[in-house]
Amino acid sequence: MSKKDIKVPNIGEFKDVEVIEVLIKKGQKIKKNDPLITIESDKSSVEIPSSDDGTIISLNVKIGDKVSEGDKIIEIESEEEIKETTVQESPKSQLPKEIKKNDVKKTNESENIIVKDFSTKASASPKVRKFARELGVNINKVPGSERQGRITENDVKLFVATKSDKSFKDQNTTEQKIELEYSHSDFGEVDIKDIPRVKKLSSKYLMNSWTKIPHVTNHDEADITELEDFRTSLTDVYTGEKKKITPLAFIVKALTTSLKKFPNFNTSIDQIENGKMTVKKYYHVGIAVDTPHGLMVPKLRNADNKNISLISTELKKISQQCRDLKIDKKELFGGSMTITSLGGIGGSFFTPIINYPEVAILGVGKAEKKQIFMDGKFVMRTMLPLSLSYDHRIIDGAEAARFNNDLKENLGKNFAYKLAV
Ligand code: CAO
Repeated sequence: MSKKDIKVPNIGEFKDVEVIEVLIKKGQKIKKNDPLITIESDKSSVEIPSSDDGTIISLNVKIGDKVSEGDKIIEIESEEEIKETTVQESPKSQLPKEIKKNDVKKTNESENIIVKDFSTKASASPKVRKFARELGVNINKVPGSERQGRITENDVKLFVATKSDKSFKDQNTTEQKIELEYSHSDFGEVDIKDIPRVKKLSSKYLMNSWTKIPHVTNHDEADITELEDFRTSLTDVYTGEKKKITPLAFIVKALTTSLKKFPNFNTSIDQIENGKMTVKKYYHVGIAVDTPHGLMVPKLRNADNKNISLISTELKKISQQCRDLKIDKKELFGGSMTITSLGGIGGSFFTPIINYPEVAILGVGKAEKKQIFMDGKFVMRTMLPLSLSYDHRIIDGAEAARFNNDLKENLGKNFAYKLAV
């Protein structure tokens, strides 16, 4: 193993040219010919490839730096001696996707420089490209007004003004405030009130989830006839009085059983931009609690190790703590997956919003007696509406349907939850 500097090679006419892209990062393993940086002069842009294999131990340039021949780009720890390879000999897969064979030029016999020649590609000067990049506009989508479709700065401005680039529009939708043509008070008496603090705090999370997570919701119904018979028959062994345990305690227990079988649902995506997800080994179920101050989501910790009675007691305790604003802030973080139950209020199916950074949320509606066709005849069964929203980047539709099937089984007739009471 030896340390080696990778420097800007002989780049002919280029001097003091701007680095417009850094394509690697510290710690990354690279191979010979992997592109490291892109530099851009008035006439063209050039990708500087690595002259060796190794692991990057220091990165010496950043976007905006001006570089010339001999300037250090990176230092690597290399494992092998360099073997000369020309661009033409390199496997096609090593070349960046967007560069066609015709765009590749060898400017120096000993170095493999990949030149993007703008005269043969989307026609715009580096200055115009930079301008478009700064505005977040994809230059390839801008129609050019000059000869042979060459794009000018004005074309980019016009493009932005007409907002014909959907991605540009999407990025900015949240910032556009719609000004109403008439004020509410033009139509009668109104009052302006402060939005409650809890609502203001949760609004940031809701907006983030709603706009950034690709939600899908699968609706299903669980047959909880036996569960309900069992639940309503529970009595206290000492006093003989009826035990008041709501269906939610059973749902929490059933959910933890399903989470163990489907670990994807027990992940978090706060590292998604680095291509990572956190797989949680604990089962802390979030419960959406309706409070006079707004919605709060405390966690029922280690629900998998608790019996139904204990889950029920803790549910009451944490929801009361939220209503009294006595819940510790930390108890609102670190959940596996959330349950939002409107079952005590009413309604069937809805589309719950995922509680970021979790990847799924279970919406529960009000159980109703229904005529269900079973074993060749209609019978009266108690059906519980389930609405499972999930992040489609992490969970596929088929997996969600299987998850719901499992959950329905866990809430169905022959289950261990009875033993857990
Ligand atoms: N189907 C039928 N009945 C149900 C039910 C269901 N799915 N869930 C609860 N019930 C019944 C209970 O058994 C109870 O009946 P009794 O009064 O006869 O005992 C009654 O409805 C009230 O239950 P509850 O709502 O007080 O208790 P819970 O354990 O079901 O829920 C809590 C606790 C904290 C989740 C609830 O009080 C709450 O805040 N719910 C609203 C959550 C919410 O707003 N979610 C929306 C988020 S999206 O904006």
